[in-house]
Amino acid sequence: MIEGTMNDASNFVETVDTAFIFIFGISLFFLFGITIVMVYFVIRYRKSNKNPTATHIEGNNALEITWTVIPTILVVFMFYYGWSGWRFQRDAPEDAMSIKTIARMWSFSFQYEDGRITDTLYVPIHKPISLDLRAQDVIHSLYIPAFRLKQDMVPGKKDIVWFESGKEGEYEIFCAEYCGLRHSYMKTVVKVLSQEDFDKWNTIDTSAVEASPDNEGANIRIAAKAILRKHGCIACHTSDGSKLVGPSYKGIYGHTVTVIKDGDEVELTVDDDYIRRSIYEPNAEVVKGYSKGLMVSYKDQVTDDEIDQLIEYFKTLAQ
Ligand SMILES: [Cu+2]
Repeated sequence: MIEGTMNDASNFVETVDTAFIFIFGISLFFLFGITIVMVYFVIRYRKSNKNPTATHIEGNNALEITWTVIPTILVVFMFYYGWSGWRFQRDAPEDAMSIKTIARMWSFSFQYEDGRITDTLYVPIHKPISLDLRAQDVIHSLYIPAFRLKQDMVPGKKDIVWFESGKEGEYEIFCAEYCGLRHSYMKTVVKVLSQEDFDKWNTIDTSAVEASPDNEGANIRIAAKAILRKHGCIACHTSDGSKLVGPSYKGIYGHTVTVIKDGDEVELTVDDDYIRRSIYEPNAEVVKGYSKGLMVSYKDQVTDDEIDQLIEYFKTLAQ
């Protein structure tokens, strides 16, 4: 593809749509063809009128060869269209920008080569993007309808899909594999930016939030909320005390909780260490009343510095 010539949402729109229309057209042709012939035969050869005695036909080689060969050719064409499009989608060009795409219950996150992590996918226009797909817990499926792109994400299996967008804009991303209670919360967007805007975004330091001494509480809250959103924590935990699949952050810091550790109930006080452990080894000490195994370790994702910021925030919610 020559740079800048393609102006579809993605470079697969044309091939996938062609395959779709081809298969859909053939299906429609046969649906109507068979239905019309069937209805005609029912009327034409009905007992009461034209054909009182059923005709016994022994076989017709020419007819049988025709109805075997023609559908076989059609099916081979369908396979060819599907397979060549699929192959193309799996072979990312070497100069593609690689973005690690992580799916877990219940959010996607995107990790760029420089280490930044976001919950929205930002990509530059006219640039091949290769998504390195990883599922951390159960099967998810990355689905970007406008790009005609859909790929299952299976834990333990590495998959790559790529695309190149030729149209700036915002396109929806869904998880297309039912993955539990808050499956629908995995919805996010891909933003296709001009190279200029992308470079601008790329140089903003999203991790730092300006600290101003007169508004420290607000700074802590803004920074923490950005971290919680980025790592998808808000799919399962709230800050207002309401229960989702995980405990709320409200009123926990400094308070006593009962956790299940190695099958026993243990009482402990929520402090910096416990918060750190809950993020790094979420299944070691699960708060009583909540299910084990729903959260994966965020050890390689949430940094120490981010945890410190979260702890500061949880302290403000302690009451
Ligand atoms: Cu999912």
